[in-house]
Amino acid sequence: MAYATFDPNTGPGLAASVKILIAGGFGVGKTTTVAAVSEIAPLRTEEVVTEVSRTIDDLSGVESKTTTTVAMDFGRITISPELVLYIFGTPGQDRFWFMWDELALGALGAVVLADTRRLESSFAAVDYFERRGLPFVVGVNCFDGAPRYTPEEVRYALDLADHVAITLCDVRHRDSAKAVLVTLLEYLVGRTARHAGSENPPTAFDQTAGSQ
Ligand SMILES: Nc1nc2c(ncn2[C@@H]2O[C@H](COP(=O)(O)OP(=O)(O)OP(=O)(O)O)[C@@H](O)[C@H]2O)c(=O)[nH]1
Ligand SMILES: [Mg+2]
Repeated sequence: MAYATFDPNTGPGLAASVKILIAGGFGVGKTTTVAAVSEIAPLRTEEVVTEVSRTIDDLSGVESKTTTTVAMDFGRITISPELVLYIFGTPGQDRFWFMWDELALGALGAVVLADTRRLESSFAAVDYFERRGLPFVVGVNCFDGAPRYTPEEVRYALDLADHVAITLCDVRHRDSAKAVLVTLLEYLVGRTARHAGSENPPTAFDQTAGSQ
């Protein structure tokens, strides 16, 4: 995908646009991340957590959360005149997982956010991307008062492969959230370079292909 840009030095051009996902368990900060980095007013699909949904959804550890994403978040960030990221935040509740396959179509990679108070809530997201072969990095969103662990301790707890980058962040702050996106981009660029010349170079996620 590409869209027109205008650079006063070079004139009209085309910026490459890349789709990435922000994923992870309930309440880990996905919507906050998209809002922090987006240069356009982010699209949100927040709905109030009702008494009825409290009996269905797992709110343990984040009982004070009053809203939840029911479809997706969407935002955009220009990394450079040549590169624009379209960022899609996934819903976190189990009952909305059927949407993940649609959201993942065409994505080049994902950020899995984790909350050290509830690391297990991000297991399913890690598993989802590992099974489908979609490259991902992990952002450990350091909530106030949450236990602090080193990236290697988080790697061990989440059973992550050595090549999966892990970044500590506070996604309420734009620079911190953006740093996680840059880590993902660096990982994708390095991965593409490693695959250069191979018979099966990495492509955007295609559900029909299953993995890459
Ligand atoms: N202290 C602290 N609060 C945070 C941080 N990130 C998010 N929050 C707060 O935690 C709450 C949850 O954030 P959301 O961004 O809605 O989480 P989510 O992952 O989109 O949640 P779901 O869509 O319901 O799965 C919000 O009230 C945020 O303000 C953080 O890094 N530190
Ligand atoms: Mg959300």
